[in-house]
Amino acid sequence: MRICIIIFCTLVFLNNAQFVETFRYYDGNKLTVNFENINPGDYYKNQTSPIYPNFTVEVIEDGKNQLTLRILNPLDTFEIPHEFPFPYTKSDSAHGEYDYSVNEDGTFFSVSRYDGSPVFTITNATVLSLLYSELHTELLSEDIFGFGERRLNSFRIPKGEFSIWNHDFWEFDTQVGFSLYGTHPVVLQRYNQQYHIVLLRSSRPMTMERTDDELIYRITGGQLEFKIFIGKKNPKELIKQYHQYLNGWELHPFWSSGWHQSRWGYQNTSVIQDVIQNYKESNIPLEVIWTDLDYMQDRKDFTLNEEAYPREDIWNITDRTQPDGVHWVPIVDPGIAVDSDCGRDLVESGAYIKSNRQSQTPYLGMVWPGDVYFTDFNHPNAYELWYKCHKDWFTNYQIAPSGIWIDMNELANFRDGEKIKGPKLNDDIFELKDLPWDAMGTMTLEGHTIAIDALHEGQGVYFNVSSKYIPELDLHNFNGFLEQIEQRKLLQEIQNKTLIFQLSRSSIFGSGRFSAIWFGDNASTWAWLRSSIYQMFNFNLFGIPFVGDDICGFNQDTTPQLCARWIQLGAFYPFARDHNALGSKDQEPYLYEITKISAQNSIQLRYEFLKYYYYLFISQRDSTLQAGSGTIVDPLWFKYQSDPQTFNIETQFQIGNIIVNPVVDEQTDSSLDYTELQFYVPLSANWVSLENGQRIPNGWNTINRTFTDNAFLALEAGSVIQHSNATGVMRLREMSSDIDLIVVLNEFGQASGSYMSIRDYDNEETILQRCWNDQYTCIREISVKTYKDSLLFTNTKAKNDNSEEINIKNIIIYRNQQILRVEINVSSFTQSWQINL
Ligand SMILES: *[C@@H]1O[C@H](CO)[C@@H](O)[C@H](O)[C@H]1NC(C)=O
Ligand SMILES: *[C@@H]1O[C@H](CO)[C@@H](O)[C@H](O)[C@H]1NC(C)=O
Ligand SMILES: *[C@@H]1O[C@H](CO)[C@@H](O)[C@H](O)[C@H]1NC(C)=O
Ligand SMILES: *[C@@H]1O[C@H](CO)[C@@H](O)[C@H](O)[C@H]1NC(C)=O
Ligand SMILES: *[C@@H]1O[C@H](CO)[C@@H](O)[C@H](O)[C@H]1NC(C)=O
Ligand SMILES: *[C@@H]1O[C@H](CO)[C@@H](O)[C@H](O)[C@H]1NC(C)=O
Ligand SMILES: *[C@@H]1O[C@H](CO)[C@@H](O)[C@H](O)[C@H]1NC(C)=O
Ligand SMILES: *[C@@H]1O[C@H](CO)[C@@H](O)[C@H](O)[C@H]1NC(C)=O
Ligand SMILES: *[C@@H]1O[C@H](CO)[C@@H](O)[C@H](O)[C@H]1NC(C)=O
Ligand SMILES: *[C@@H]1O[C@H](CO)[C@@H](O)[C@H](O)[C@H]1NC(C)=O
Ligand SMILES: CC(=O)N[C@H]1CO[C@H](CO)[C@@H](O)[C@@H]1O
Repeated sequence: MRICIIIFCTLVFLNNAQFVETFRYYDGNKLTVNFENINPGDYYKNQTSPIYPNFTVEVIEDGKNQLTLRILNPLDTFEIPHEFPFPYTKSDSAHGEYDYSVNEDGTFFSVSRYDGSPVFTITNATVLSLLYSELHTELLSEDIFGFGERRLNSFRIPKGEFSIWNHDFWEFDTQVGFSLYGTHPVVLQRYNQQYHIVLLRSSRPMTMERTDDELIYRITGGQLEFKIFIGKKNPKELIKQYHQYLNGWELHPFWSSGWHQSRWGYQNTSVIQDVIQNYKESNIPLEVIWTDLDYMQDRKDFTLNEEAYPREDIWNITDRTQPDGVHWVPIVDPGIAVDSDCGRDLVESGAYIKSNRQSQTPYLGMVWPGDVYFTDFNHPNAYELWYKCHKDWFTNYQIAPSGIWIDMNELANFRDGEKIKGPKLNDDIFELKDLPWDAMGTMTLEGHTIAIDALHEGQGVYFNVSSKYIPELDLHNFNGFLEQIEQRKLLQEIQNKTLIFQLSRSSIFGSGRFSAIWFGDNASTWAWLRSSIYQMFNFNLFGIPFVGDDICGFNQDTTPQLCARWIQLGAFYPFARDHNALGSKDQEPYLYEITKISAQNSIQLRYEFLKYYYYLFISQRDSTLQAGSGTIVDPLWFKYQSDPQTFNIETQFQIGNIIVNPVVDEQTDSSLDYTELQFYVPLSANWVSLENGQRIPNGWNTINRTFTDNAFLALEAGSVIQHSNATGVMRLREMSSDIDLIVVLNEFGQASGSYMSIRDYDNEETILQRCWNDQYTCIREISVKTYKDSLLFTNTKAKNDNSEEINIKNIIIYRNQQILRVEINVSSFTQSWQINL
């Protein structure tokens, strides 16, 4: 910090309140300012939402380019802890290199760069009360991104008001902008060619309104804390810092990056066996089969309807020692049937969410099996209970799923709010009618979910406060997160391994460390197909890069054309799953000619680059976190922002040195079997077509893509990309350990890149020890130069190299508008070699 403007007797006006500065103290990296309300006793709208009698502003200089702003009031006792597994600052104890002030004259708080350029300014805190606060902040530019999870029709945040409250509410979500399943109140903003990130670190329901010149936060009370990161010109570097604050993201096992097939409505195992057989006969790779509620007895968790799903069939389907064996991921919902073994264990354990109407009564919800209780994952007995329910399930039926799909964990509930009528048990816990506003607008916070006054354990494992209970109002948005943590731990314990796979619908800031997520129940429409790309960008910003959408669409009937285009796009999602709703028309890719050919080609293409995709995750290992950080799927402008055109491109995306250009529009002229694709390649690099090696003219291009063409891939000149021969590969375990290197020479005849020198990507212990490790790396760097008529390769071993020897089988050279394939079969341990052209 350079200057701290100190104005004594600051007056800030809020409603009828009159705040007077009473105390200011700066201790070297923290400024504390107290304000007292000299007209106390006033309320915001409702008699339950008193204006703060006083409050404290803390500005903590967390590091050179980051800071925390806290507005703390004496009325709230709940705070999100500042330690793992919650996001916290890994302090570099440096002083802040920015200016800030907490002052009057309309500016409540501001932080700016040393050159005076503004970063974050609260221009007016118009209300600061127990259950409603409203903060007006300055909008610096239209280049503003993030804030979710919500439905998107662009990556850039448009004008409008957007809400956050974890919700399973697709009927409601026909209006762009209202909340979906996750809580990520973070915005990335670009101003004067520099970037900054602001997270509102709150779990309370809220909205953010973007007007012409303001971002207005409306929050259902609670302690207010902003974490601000002040970046420079590189958004990827800045986002990486944000991910470090979030504790990073966890690596997924390689098999989970294969192709997944799922649907609600696979009534029995013979249907699934047919699906697997049809995939095989159609030569379409398949790695994982998913089962929705259909496998359960009466839709109850931890059961197996053995009439429809005989265990022998499951053993058969998942027998991966056989050529056809696949991985299997079943669904588990957090609502436990009252009438079930796990339900009875839950009651006995006491680890349930409680009703605020009758002492110690489990909160009664209604989900798929009918009446359910919900596990309170903050309760000290919850882990043991949840572990036992899974362990018994696996043991009783002798099943061993490869991963678990945790759905409905917002918590979704088919009964809006509290079932038990009558007065509240704990008067100090707010109920819906106490709130002076509802962040969901005309709908309610309790729609499709449980009451905001449901009770969680106060002295719990993750949140340990002085009060006996913590209300759902505070923990609601953490339900999915706490489940993710416990579920991950028990899978690690039961599977006896570190790398596990789970997929969650709900998420919050920090979830990437524990779970993959998908974008929830979408619809089979072109708008949803496009929005999945913006969602990928958002979730990369949110620190959850292993994500994807329901390929071909979930609700409603898909069409062959939509499904084909979605397969072509989805083949480049980090997580690729075809998933369908009960009652919707079948959409397995082999069903229509164009989806079949698309799946054959696109999934093969995915598999050719799958090790490269995995390498991109591995290369983001962050040893201070012992996890990954940074984005994997980027909009073009993350890297090529010197080219202003890239800022408006939101349906193309970049994975490493590859730009993926999918068709995202419907062909409405039924006489045509192609769609015109317009795509842009940035000016500041050169690009070649993967398909024919031709140089792609910089700027806008137009090509025709038939319904069976892959997404068009552009390769960046100057790069070396790891590639695999995936011809005929139906299961990932069939992939050879040999790799190819694609060498895309630039205008100087040079190229460089990295690859993983590892034999068996399915051997998770090897991956962990050799690649995902603080001391060692399995990544090799390679550079290529042209000298006269030869290519000279330099293959560099890092000091801490711990790789395995593999064969580099072919070098595929992109040079002079041509593709040249040279078989070399050189060991990855060879330091240099030469190819004569
Ligand atoms: C702030 O208000 C609370 C509640 O009225 C009171 O207990 C506390 O002493 C006040 N703090 C200061 C610093 O005035
Ligand atoms: C701040 O908001 C209050 C309440 O809406 C309003 O009366 C006041 O004029 C605003 N102050 C400024 C500086 O905009
Ligand atoms: C499995 O379900 C399908 C589709 O509902 C049905 O046609 C078939 O008879 C069932 N097979 C068995 C063995 O139950
Ligand atoms: C699995 O079932 C299929 C089809 O019913 C059968 O052909 C195959 O032999 C079975 N495999 C094993 C390993 O039991
Ligand atoms: C305020 O709260 C009271 C009692 O909690 C409730 O009856 C009333 O409807 C609320 N009023 C508004 C405007 O929300
Ligand atoms: C909560 O904190 C109290 C007081 O520090 C401690 O005694 C208790 O063990 C904690 N509970 C849990 C579950 O960690
Ligand atoms: C768990 O895995 C480790 C290392 O892979 C192995 O040594 C150990 O025996 C396994 N434990 C059990 C209970 O299988
Ligand atoms: C697409 O195909 C149509 C019909 O063959 C042709 O007229 C048009 O020029 C093609 N467009 C491109 C960009 O090749
Ligand atoms: C790829 O693998 C297939 C099957 O093993 C083989 O037939 C083919 O020749 C390989 N292609 C190349 C270019 O090495
Ligand atoms: C490639 O090299 C490996 C190891 O040196 C050897 O086993 C293999 O036979 C070679 N393959 C060809 C096609 O030369
Ligand atoms: C946002 C959106 O398109 N939601 C749709 C999801 O699917 C349901 C059922 O098909 C539609 O009613 C929603 O409009």
